[in-house]
Amino acid sequence: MKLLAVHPGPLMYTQIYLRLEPLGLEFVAEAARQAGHQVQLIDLQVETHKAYFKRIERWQPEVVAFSCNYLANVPEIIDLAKQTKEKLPHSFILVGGHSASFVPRDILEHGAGAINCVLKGEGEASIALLLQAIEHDPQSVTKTPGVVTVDGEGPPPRFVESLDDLRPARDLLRHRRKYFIGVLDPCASIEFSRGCPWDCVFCSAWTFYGRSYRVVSPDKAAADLMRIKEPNVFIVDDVAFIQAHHGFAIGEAIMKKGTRKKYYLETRGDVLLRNKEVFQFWKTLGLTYMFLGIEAIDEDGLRRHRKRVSLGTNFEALEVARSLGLTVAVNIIADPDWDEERFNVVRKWCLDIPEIVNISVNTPYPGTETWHTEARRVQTRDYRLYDIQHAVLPTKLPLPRFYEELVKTQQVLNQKHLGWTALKSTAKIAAGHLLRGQTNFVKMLWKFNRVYNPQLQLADHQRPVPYAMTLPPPPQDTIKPELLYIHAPGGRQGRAIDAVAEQFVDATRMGTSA
Ligand code: B12
Ligand code: SF4
Repeated sequence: MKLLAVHPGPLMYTQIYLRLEPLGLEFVAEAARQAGHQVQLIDLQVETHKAYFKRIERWQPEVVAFSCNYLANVPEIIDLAKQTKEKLPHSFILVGGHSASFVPRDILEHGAGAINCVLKGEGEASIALLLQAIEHDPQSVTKTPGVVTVDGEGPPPRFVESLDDLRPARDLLRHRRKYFIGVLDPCASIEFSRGCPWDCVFCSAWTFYGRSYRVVSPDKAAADLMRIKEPNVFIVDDVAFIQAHHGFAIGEAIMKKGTRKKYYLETRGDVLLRNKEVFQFWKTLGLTYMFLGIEAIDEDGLRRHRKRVSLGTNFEALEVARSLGLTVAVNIIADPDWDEERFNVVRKWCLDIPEIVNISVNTPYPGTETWHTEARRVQTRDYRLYDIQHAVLPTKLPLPRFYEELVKTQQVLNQKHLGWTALKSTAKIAAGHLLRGQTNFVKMLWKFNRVYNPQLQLADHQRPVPYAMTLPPPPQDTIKPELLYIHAPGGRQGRAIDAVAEQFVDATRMGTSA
């Protein structure tokens, strides 16, 4: 069958700092290709809707598969699906991905018949079965694990047997030079592990994978890296190098291959402290950028997010990251109940430290615990505002003031790390990029004010809401795991890794419940 895999357009964040290849969709595309289907892929982060419609008209795919990792992309996907169905009435349209997995019924309802099914969970595990059913026995589509249609639901989604069997179809992407993160321009993506054993209340990474954690074998990871042509690599793992031996083994395998690249990764403060030597080793291999999810600069905030780490540990980790000579970015979650004084304190902190501070807004997403505890308070059901750059919970300050304070705080990043300041310190790198025709990094330096603007953010709340999401049932005292998880927890691997997380919890001794 002819399958067109589609990634939706960019969100606010990707308009400045980074734009990355749709790795998850590439995995799904490759699984379909290996099952004998013809597959094409289009990424609307770098191509237009016009180009998409041209492609479907010319190629006439029988199946169109949208990737919906981000909730804010739901309306765009619904509209594209509806227009696609008008143009290709016999096509089978499906939606998969992280966010789609948490709101399948809403997606089908908004689609009003245009979307045939949502495929929940890891796409590689079920895509071949689904395509087989579509081709040979459409009645059996609902028997596919993870499938949700208006008529019924299949068995629960399955995990892939081994991450080692997977390969992303990187070759299907047409504009590979468009992907970058900061100075790492161009930049490819790679996956060394999947899932997270922690359980922060604002995050859905752990609920998607049933709090499991799986790793790619070091040799396979190195082999995949060797297939990457770009000089820079973004490691997509939720928390990089949780297991020191795994981090070392991949590093050694890469060293043996003699390849040299620059790397970006994301990790936790406690993991960095505990596995300091691994990160040191990776620095020698080319680790350049590190993102630390600090989230709060007070103990109470950390406890409320159930981050299971202490402030002292996080600050110590920052010191270690600095001593490694890496470019470090940290994330802080702005709570809607912040007032001027609180913003002021955070702003001062952002100015005092050398790191890049990214400020996101506390947002209850479907799939997170806060979605169940906070959903009654949400002020909007407009998917587009669920991008952690908008306030969807009631703000203590009037909303226009909240956005003014938020953007003023985010401005610190602009002052310190973008514009002429950045160009001065990266002049040589920037000149090198330009000589090679890579313009993503240089262009990003002056975009801040066009994208981050309190008036624009406020105006986003005034737009008519074409599709409104359904709120969860009233909160209970305890949230049942089956309400949260996409892939059911359990199995030997899941338990084994829980023990890894517990080690960290013991070490940091936060004494939080749950
Ligand atoms: C790496 C990452 C990023 C990277 C790049 C991701 C990319 N290439 O698009 C960067 C740093 C850019 C990023 C940015 C943001 N991110 Co992010 N990100 C992740 C992270 C950690 C891993 C994603 C990943 O690549 N996983 C590895 C691949 C292999 O898995 P995958 O993409 O999920 O794909 C699998 C399935 O989802 C499914 N699947 C995917 N597509 C399809 C399609 C079909 C048809 C099918 C059947 C299946 C399927 O099968 C795939 C293979 O198993 C996730 C957390 C997580 N674990 O999912 C958060 C996560 C997706 N991000 C999140 C958020 C909030 C953001 C931002 C909005 C943050 C911000 N500061 O503004 C931005 C917006 C980015 C944008 N698109 O514009 C949230 C999403 C919340 C939501 N419900 O919308 C997540 C879940 C983290 C969290 N806190 O809970 N992100
Ligand atoms: S440690 Fe990171 S990925 Fe894991 S649950 Fe917390 S925020 Fe999510």
